[in-house]
Amino acid sequence: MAGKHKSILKTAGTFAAMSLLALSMAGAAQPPAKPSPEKPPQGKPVGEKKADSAAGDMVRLKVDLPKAMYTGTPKNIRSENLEPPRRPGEVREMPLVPQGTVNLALRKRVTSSDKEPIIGEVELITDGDKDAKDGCFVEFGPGQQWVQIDLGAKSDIHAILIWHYHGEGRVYRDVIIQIADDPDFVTGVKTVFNNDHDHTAGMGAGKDKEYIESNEGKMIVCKGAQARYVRLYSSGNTSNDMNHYTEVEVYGNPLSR
Ligand SMILES: [Ca+2]
Repeated sequence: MAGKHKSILKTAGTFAAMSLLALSMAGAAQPPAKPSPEKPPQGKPVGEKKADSAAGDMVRLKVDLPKAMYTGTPKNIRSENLEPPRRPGEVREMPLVPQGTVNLALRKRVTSSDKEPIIGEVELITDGDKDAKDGCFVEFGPGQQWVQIDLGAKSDIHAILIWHYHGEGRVYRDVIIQIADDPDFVTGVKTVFNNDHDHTAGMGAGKDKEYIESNEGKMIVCKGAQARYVRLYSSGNTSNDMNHYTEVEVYGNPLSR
């Protein structure tokens, strides 16, 4: 990799240097392992009371990110529905959530459509480990598969954060996320994310965009939608036909305390 960059510099001179500068700036905007890369506006610490007077006791959600496994934007992604790339220096804005919001999914029970994962176990999805290295993700078979998390009680859900597999830049197909009151998804079913824009999964066409996996995970803002169960569908990815999960976090508050 370093040798390749050197030869590019020799032949392309200033242009390559600028590209490398842009690459390093992009990397600087997304530090891989710092616990709080997304700070609230005006430098106010997360968790401070009345951090935003207009929003009452709402605070910026703070999450810990795993180590980044690659830098730059992958060039080999084929997608007709891909979200636009982030501008240089742009960072993800974290949603405002009520004080006391926690990851309700941590160590909660997970079930799956594929009862015998090819690699790993469903427990890896809620064990709190988001690293992309071997032993940290579960692999399910080809075609459409789902995993489901039981939050243990009906809850206010403010955000869902997903890492399928972020060891390389890839896109998972037909990502559909639903929440419901019952494990069979009959009562109170709401679709909170659907990027199946061409209706291949047969669950209705979605308006959300496909996205490239990264250490930041995919943030789905749910604004206090209420449910006990979260189900996540996917249908393979741009690297292979399999389905993977490294971690799913569900930020919210139980309704019954
Ligand atoms: Ca995990």
